[in-house]
Parts: sequence; C-alpha cells; structure tokens
Amino acid sequence: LLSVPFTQLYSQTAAPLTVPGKMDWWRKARLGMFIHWGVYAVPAGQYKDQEIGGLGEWIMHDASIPRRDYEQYAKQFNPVKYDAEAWVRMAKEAGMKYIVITAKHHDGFALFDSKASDWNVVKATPYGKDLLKPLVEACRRQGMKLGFYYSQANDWFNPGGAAARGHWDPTQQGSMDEYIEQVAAPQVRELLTQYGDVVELWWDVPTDMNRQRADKLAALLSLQPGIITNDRLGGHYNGDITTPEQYIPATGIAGRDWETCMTMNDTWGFKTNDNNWKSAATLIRNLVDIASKGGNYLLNVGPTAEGEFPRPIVERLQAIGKWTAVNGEAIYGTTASPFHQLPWGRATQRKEGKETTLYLHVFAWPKGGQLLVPGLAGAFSSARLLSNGKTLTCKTTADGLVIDVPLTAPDPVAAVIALHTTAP
Ligand code: FHN
Repeated sequence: LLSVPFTQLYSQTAAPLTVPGKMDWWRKARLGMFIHWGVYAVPAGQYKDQEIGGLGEWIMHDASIPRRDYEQYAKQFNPVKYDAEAWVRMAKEAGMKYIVITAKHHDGFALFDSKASDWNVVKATPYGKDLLKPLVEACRRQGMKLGFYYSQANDWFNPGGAAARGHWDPTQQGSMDEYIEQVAAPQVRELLTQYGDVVELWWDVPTDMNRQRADKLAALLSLQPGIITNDRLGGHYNGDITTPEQYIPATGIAGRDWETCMTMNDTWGFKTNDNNWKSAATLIRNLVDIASKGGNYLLNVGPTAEGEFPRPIVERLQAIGKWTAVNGEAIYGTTASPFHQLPWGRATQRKEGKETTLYLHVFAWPKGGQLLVPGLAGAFSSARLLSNGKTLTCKTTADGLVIDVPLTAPDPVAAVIALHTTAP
C-alpha cells in the first residue's frame, strides 16, 4: 500500500501507556497468529467474473465496488463451518502464543455485535451472530491471549470513513470527525469493554488521522491499562511496538519492540486463486531469523467465507508446530543473538542469573562432522542437540568453538544445538 514502512511514515513523540512489565509476556511470546477475516472472503478475489489483483481484503477498493453491491456479499457471508475452538487449537499447536484478529478492516464490516453501525455480522448477514465472542471464550478456555486489529481511519462503508486512495462512491462521503465520534470511538470502546482482556490493539493505515482524532481513540486505551498498541494509530503516537510488514529488519530495530507481520501467500484476506505459498521451511526460518534479532512474528491466516482455514495454511501451521514442539526453548523467552552474523544460520540466547544458554540454529549443516562458531571461546559445560538430547563434544580453537556434530543434519530446516555456560 505504501512505498515506505510505517516506521518512516511519520514520527511520533507521544509515549504509550506504560504499565510496568506489560511487555514481559509479549517479549517471551515471539510467535502470534494474525487473522484477516470478513465479507471480502465471499468474492475471494473475483468481481463480475474478473480476477481482481491485489490483496483480497482490498477488493471493494481495488474494484471500486459500490457500497450497495458490496453489501450483497454480506448477505452471502454465512460461516457455518466456523469453529473457534479448532482455530485456537491450531494456533496453540503451532506454538503461537497470541492471536490478533481483524475486528473491523477497511471495508468497515464489523465481525462483532456493534451498536455503532448496523454494518456488522449480526445485522447484515444470515449468520447473525457475533464472531468475536466464541473466539474470546475459546482463547480463555485454551489459555491463548487475544488482541484486535481495528482499521481506525479507512472505512469504505460507514460515511465519513477515509479511503487511502480516494472515495469511489458518493455515499461514502461524510465528516471524518463525525465518523470517529459516532463509529470508530464507540466501536473501540465496545471492543475494549465487552470482550475481556485485550492484549493488543492493532491500528492500521492512519489515512487523514490528525492529532485530535488520534487523541480521541488513544484515550480509550486506558480502558485496558496493560494493552499493547502499535505504531499505526497516526497523529503523534508511536505505540509500544513497531510493525515491519512483509519483511524482516536486517538487524532488528534498536531500542524498540517490534513485530514483523507476514502472510503465508500474497494476501491477508482469503483469495481463491492466491496459491503463492511460502514453504513451511521458509516460515520456520523466518521465525528463527526474527527471534535471533529480538522480534516477534505475527503470521497471518485468511479464513474462507465458510469459516475454515485453507488446507495449505493448516499444513504449514502443523509443520511449524512440529518444529516448535522440539525447539521451542530456543525461541520462547530468548533474546537476540550475541553474534553480528553466522555463516551457517542464526543464534538466540537465554540468560538466567549466571547461567547462559546459547542456541545455535543451523540452516546449512556442515559437511565433515564439525561446526565452527567463529570467534566463540569460553568454557561450555555442555552442548546438546535439541532434536534428540544427544550430547556433543566441543573444543576451543584459535578460530572459535568447534563442535563435533553428526554427519547428517538432525533437522534439514533448522537443527538446534544448545550450548550451556556459566562463564560471564
Ligand atoms: O491495508 C492493510 C492491509 O489490508 C493489511 O491489513 C496489512 C496488514 O499489516 N496492513 C495494511 C497494509 O499495510
């Protein structure tokens, strides 16, 4: 949408709400699930028998669909296969520690029973039930943290909402101040008072947001004092986390908590014909790369209009879960690598008092049975393979630490060796 990352789009100075320790769980979590779901899953990338390019959730905008036409899709939105328990279970089994779902995206459609606008799942669809409540209950039962994405400025349906590249339907026109007052602020209040603990408020695309409008929405965050917000509200707010989108910062983002959000294919919202899937290996290595730089990975799922995760997404979640089940200790609760770079992979670390565990994530397994960690010296009390707990011998050399390793990679995607030391 924008040629520059949001971090460069505007500079803010306002400090986020700070509750001591509110980031602690988040910094340990490392991996979350993004869910982009809404009426746009009905056309799923097609309009008037034409394939519409671009993002699935942008179809109303990209095909300039008049409000009255787009409203017909809501009449077909009936996610009878929606199973919130199953969604949360798949996220949990993948090793995801929190979920952020689009409560309302740019098309203005609310997935919840909002009194601020009838353009919502209860009033405008045959399904007729709040979609967030079952997810809240499933998350509570399964111990999963839940946050909401809310498009605070772009709203292509409720009059007065902004449109990043200009309106196309005269009925979209209206006062943005009245939209903020009558729709956005009341809906954010509904989300922060009617759905239990909300761990993240994920603002997005702050078109035409000024300080006064941003202040009105930011003031509502005090309803959930421990809530984490991002850098996309607009005005002068930088929130708690920076949000690189579809890319991993080369060396992390110094001095900021950050969360790379990414799709598994090329679209956030479901499209029938978007089959450009990243491999599970790529997604796992992205997780490792992000954790090695001290960031979080918010990996997207775009459910179908019937309420199901597409099969390629289910398969990738299962593969990620298989890897995190074995290697999770090298991700969760770790901090960034002490190395500038490593020729064969990445590293993370965990410090507990005088104990340090260094996790070596090996992408390119060495030939010849020896792994060199350049420049690493010091007394390591143990070295073990996470895949099978096997102890490995290691010795310090002039070039660094040499570890005797099996001839074949225990895990072709990322095999992890844990080095333990009490040396300072
Ligand atoms: O326009 C949105 C887009 O639809 C999607 O929600 C992404 C997710 O980060 N955010 C905006 C594009 O930057």
